Amino acid sequence: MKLGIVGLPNVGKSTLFNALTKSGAQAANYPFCTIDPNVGTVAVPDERLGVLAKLYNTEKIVPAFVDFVDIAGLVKGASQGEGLGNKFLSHIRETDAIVHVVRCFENKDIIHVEGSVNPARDIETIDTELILADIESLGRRIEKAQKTARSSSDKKLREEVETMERLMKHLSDGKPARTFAQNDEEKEFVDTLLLLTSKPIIYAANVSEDELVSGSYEHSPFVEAVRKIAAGENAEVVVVSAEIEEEIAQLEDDEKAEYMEAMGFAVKESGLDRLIKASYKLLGLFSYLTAGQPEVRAWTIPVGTKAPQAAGKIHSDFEKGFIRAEIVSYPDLIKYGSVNAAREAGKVRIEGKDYVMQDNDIVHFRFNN
Ligand SMILES: Nc1nc2c(ncn2[C@@H]2O[C@H](COP(=O)(O)OP(=O)(O)OP(=O)(O)O)[C@@H](O)[C@H]2O)c(=O)[nH]1
Ligand SMILES: [Mg+2]
Repeated sequence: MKLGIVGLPNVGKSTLFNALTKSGAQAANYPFCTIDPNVGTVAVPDERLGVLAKLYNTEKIVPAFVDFVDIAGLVKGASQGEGLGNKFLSHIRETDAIVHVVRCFENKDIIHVEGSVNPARDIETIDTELILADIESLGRRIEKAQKTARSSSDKKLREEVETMERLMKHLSDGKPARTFAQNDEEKEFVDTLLLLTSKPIIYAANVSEDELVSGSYEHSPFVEAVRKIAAGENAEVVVVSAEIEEEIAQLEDDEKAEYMEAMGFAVKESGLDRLIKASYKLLGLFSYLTAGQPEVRAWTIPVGTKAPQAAGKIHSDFEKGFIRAEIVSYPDLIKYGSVNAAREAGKVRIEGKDYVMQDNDIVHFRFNN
């Protein structure tokens, strides 16, 4: 699962990407790989893992990971092949979700391609390019489907054409596919169209270091403008300051808190950590945990995953031979101090093959070989 970092040129995408990958590099003792220079595998921060590692007296922590892709800046006309247009668009197409970096910091030394900081205009510029690219690919798709529909009595196909025509009107009004009103069945179909603007999105508002530290970004009209657009799309906004995040990312966990306190940070958690967590959630993912002396580990599963498939993440034999899952919730384990104590208190649940995994589940799977 990959998130693409998208935005105008010079808004701080690569700085943010470097910060993300440096924070990941901290996880050097975990399976960490760089696939190519523009793709970084990043550990998802999870406070529970450190606590469990202490409880089980183990050094080995394996967190969940997500991939970020640093995509070059998109310029006006990209959909018509301007700049490196088509190449950028294909990079975006390969991602599962988008982090849209919006410049919200003023700085005369750092050139803004449009000459001034204006988040609403910038977001519209990017959206317009992605929408134009979607209009083109949807147009081709409609044409093809119409031809087939003419010589066919397939009701489903005709419904699909209708949905696509409605979607085309929506896009032509300058609106991204993610705000298209659709029922579940239509959504399932629209997802197969692989449009750029139907990908889930988070906005990263890149503010100045001073604003982040003092918390004054809460009153920034730039951040407000991003929030207003995001609210209209049910999207999340994470406020970051790419440059300072890059500095913080290089510190060890305990130094991070110290540094942030010394700087007088208004917020306790780094913007980067919030961004990674929000990104993981945006992909529809969460982790269940396994804990023991050998290792404490987070396993990534999509929301809605049932116990046998969750077990299959560990090993396919676990899924095939699945008998049951023994589950204690994280707060209960912490409260009682051990699985045995939690069991005595009646807090260890036995769950079967239809159980839908929940957040905070610490699991022991039983299976037949
Ligand atoms: N003051 C300040 N400068 C920043 C911040 N983020 C990025 N910059 C500066 O802005 C310039 C551009 O940053 P990049 O991260 O290279 O921008 P980009 O979006 O990757 O640009 P392209 O790859 O050209 O599209 C660099 O000089 C950064 O140091 C920030 O939070 N505060
Ligand atoms: Mg860059």
